[in-house]
Amino acid sequence: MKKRFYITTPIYYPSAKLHIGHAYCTTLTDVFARSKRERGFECYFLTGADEHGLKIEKNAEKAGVTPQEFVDNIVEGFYKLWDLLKITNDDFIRTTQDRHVKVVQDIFSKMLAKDDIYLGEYEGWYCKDCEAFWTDTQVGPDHLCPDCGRPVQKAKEEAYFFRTGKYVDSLLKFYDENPKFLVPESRKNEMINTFIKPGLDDLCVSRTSFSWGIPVRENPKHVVYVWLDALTNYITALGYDSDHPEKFEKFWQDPECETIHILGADITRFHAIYWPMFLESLGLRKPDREFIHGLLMMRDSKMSKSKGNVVDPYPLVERYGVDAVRYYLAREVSFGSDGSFTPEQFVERVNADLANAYGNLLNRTISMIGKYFQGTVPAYQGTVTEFDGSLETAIEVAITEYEKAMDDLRITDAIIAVNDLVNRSNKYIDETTPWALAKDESKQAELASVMNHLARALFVTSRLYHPVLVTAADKAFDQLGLPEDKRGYENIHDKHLLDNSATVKGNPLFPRLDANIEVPFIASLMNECK
Ligand code: ME8
Repeated sequence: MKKRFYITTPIYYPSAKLHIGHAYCTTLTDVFARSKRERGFECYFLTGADEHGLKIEKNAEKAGVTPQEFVDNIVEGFYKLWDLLKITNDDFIRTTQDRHVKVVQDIFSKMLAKDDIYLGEYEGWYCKDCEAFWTDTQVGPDHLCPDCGRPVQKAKEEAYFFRTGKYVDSLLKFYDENPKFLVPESRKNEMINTFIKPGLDDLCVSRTSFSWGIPVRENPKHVVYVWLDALTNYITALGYDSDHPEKFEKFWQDPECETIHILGADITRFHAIYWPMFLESLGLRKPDREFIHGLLMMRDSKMSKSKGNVVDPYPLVERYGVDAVRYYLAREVSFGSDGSFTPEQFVERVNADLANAYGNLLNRTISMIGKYFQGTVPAYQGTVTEFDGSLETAIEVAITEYEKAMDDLRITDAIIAVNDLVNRSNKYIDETTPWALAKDESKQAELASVMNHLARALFVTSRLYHPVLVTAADKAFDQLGLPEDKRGYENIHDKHLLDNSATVKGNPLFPRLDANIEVPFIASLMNECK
């Protein structure tokens, strides 16, 4: 397995505030990056903002500010949201930054010089909301945008084109040789059957109908099409074609580094078809994996900024804390499938998994160690009760399953593996009945072993939950009395880790939520329901 990772989210449009769908993608990417780093791998994590395009130019005009002022203001909100959600990105790229603009112009020039880009005239169905041209077949008899469902208009303009035809065969060969490139794999057939087989038109890569974009150096009345501009962020942020290409060499070109793009199903076509072609045109490595996650629905329809039916993550985090929101996002919707956000499920998840299962396990264990052993975890003495062996096995199974699932980006499954261990540990308390052992002088060794095993199970669950429960897991370590230098993942298999640790009673990590109060509150955050 590779030891170095480069992982990216899409760069979101600062056309409006971000919603819970964006938080979903970024949080899951962060969970993966943190889990890798915690296990000792190097992981470089990039997110950013895609700041050009007609929609932004128009929104700025409506707001009476310049496009740059408009995006500056919204991007401030991106930073705040990622701070609030404790996202650990290593860099944040903005497509208006010099480091990006200059390189995009160079890339355009290189493609022109190679004759991969030529000047022509474009006529097609244009969706101004998605900033995409579509073919007759794609818009169908009603002339609706296949992405957002809005009416499209016939549009014609002088434009530059990228010769997709030149790269189709090698793209298909690349798919064949790299069956793990697109995850889930079904996306590959969708790309081939929906877009490639019907005949891929050359891609229009410039616009003259608006000016908020990167000017084509050779012909400045054209600006670079927003998708050619946007996709290249993944390499401009690393310093491709700059005076400092070290990161680019280390995290992109070096085959020892695994490059992973995480993106929503709405933008698969651009990432799975055009991006590998652009890279090939530039003579660069293609990404190793593109993980296509499903979209969060609000009730039945896709949540989207332009439809305005969104959930704002800020008040959710403010009221329930960063851990509850991260947990809900990572656990509720299987990464890769579509899912819906509902207030009832949010409250239910927090109560069932965090308050009742995990929080309660910690509470009960720390209370019992306090009561029976004056707050000192008894030392490990091997398997003493008849149930100790099976708990130890459950711990090892959880670690293995978690690592396997996380490596495959099956983040939901990784969490389920930890939940199983929490449930197993709670059951272990019922099986061993420590309150009964405590009444019997001859059962002291058993009681001590049960406390040690529970403390260890709590360390392991908290360690594995840590990439998701970024503050609560640390509080659990505090309550277990573990000093900073003993909390690392490298101790995960150490059975003696908690020996003689001095526990500290703390507040419950996750107070139970009252559904009668919280469900209406969350529903009030959902614009559609107002
Ligand atoms: O497409 N559920 O930006 P964007 C889950 N700038 N995820 C969602 C979602 C939902 N309802 N809505 C959005 C763009 N997302 C381009 C990207 S990349 C080179 C350029 C997430 O602001 C999901 O990851 O519209 C989706 O792919 C992305 O936000 C689109 O964000």
